[in-house]
Amino acid sequence: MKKTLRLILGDQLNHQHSWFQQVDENVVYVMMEVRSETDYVVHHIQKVVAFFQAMRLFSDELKQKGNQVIYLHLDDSENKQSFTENIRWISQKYKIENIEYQYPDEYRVDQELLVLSELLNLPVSVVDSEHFFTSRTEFAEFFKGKKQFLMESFYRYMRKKHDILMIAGQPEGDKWNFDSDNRKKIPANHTIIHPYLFHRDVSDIVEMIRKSGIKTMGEIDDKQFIWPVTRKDSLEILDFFIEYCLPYFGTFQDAMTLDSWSVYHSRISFAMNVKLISPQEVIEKVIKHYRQNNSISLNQVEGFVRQIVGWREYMRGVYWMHMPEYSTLNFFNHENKLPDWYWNGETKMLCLSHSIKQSLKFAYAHHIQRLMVTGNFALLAGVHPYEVDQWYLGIYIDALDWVEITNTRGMSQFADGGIVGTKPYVSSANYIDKMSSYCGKCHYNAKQKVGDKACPFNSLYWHFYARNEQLLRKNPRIGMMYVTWDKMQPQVKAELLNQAEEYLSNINEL
Ligand code: FAD
Ligand code: DLZ
Repeated sequence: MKKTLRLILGDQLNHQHSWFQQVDENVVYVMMEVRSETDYVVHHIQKVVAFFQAMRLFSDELKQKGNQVIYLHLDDSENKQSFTENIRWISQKYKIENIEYQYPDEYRVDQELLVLSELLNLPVSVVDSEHFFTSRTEFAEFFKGKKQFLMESFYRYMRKKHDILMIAGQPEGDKWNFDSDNRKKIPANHTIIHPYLFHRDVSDIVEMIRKSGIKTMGEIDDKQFIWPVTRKDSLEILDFFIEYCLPYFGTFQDAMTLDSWSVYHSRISFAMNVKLISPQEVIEKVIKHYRQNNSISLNQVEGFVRQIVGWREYMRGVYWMHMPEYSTLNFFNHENKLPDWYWNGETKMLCLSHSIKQSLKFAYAHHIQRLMVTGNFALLAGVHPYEVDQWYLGIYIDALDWVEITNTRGMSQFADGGIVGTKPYVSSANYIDKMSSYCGKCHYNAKQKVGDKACPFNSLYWHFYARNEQLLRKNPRIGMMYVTWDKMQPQVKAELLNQAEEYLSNINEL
């Protein structure tokens, strides 16, 4: 039998993959901690630790089951610090005759591995990662010949195809979407459950990272690492979500509060993105629990299903259809730098300081904080999408290019000109005030448009529409904004634009 090397990437920790269903003595699994992955962006320290810890424990489990595993630690002297260079020497040393890997989720790594066969002069084959509902190309096939890529039509197709929340061919509850029920602010007397946290000692990994000189951002409690890094952890955090958060998930999906950093969100994105748990099993467990508990309403479950069966698969489809061009799109030709306070949260705008500081503390912010606070501000301030991408790709525990760039450049910055969204997600202070407890305690006044205490979101909002008029006025979903703008007195417009200009020129002082 030929000796086979099977590469396992850091986001391919899928215990249920068919590779692992039996032990094969002719197979050597290879996993590696490498500088090419730790250094392509400045990652949050918790993100690097989560990957290394999860990889190490996954390799231990494979070994315990009798598999042969070569695991390269970052500081191993033989480590050449890149996937291809390590595979080269390992292949020679272990007389490998055949290489196999699973389709990577990132274009960058996909390209790197495509040249393996030529580089090493060995047969190389690629297999599916057996994780997603869709293949890489299913999205492109579904939208073939269409000009618009509406998430809603893709989502309905997915629900029907996989028979999820369907009754006799119709959506359960006779509606596909319960979004209108899902926009509640947290009431003043409502106490949110404390998030389920792990307490793992990761000080050895943190010490190794510090010694290696890898540049990271953010904080870590190295004696009490909070994120799930095994399949068991992942199932536990999912169970906690189902039991305690699902009953409120939909209702408070868009809410933001100073009292909680994750509200009723599941915090399973890292576990799913590294494939410790599959989207199929998450959906099955959630729906099973819903069926067994009359107290959980459909809007909670549908809201959650839409994120995973809809948005997650949709973003993956957009990515593989539009890369590599997608990573260069800049529809508004924005050129500004990200304000310095994105790196420390030191701004007087409470929504931003809270969202950024919790991101630095936990490597996490929930969707509406990412979209309507940090993303919204960056778009209004005309920040170059590359800068915005680098920040999101580094700071979040779950950030991998395929799902980060489509959310950031696409959904949040509209840099794709409307592939992901039909209009830019921008808002004035009004939306943030409606959905959060931030504005009441902020230095700035959410109601004020000009003057010392005017919330910067207000004037920047109109500045955004004014400066991008040529690109946006004809958009049928935006037209009304220009009707309002046209009705304003010239002096009012001038005051708003002057205020915004002043804020933009002193952006680091806000
Ligand atoms: P929940 O709110 O509990 O949702 C459940 C699951 O649904 C998530 O775990 C996730 O897998 C999926 N999901 C929800 N929304 C989306 C979405 N828009 N796209 C894809 N999947 C979704 N998600 C990432 O996984 N990695 C990223 O790098 C990432 N970057 C983002 C950047 C921006 C600017 C924005 C606006 C969103 C980004 N998201 C990203 C999507 C979303 O914010 C996160 O998936 C979510 O906050 C993760 O927390 P959770 O597990 O508690 O999610
Ligand atoms: C994110 C990450 C980091 C920080 N480090 C590693 C690593 O050292 N080794 C590894 O195999 N994977 C790592 N990852 C995740 C990879 O970036 C991810 O597996 C690839 O980009 C494929 O999508």
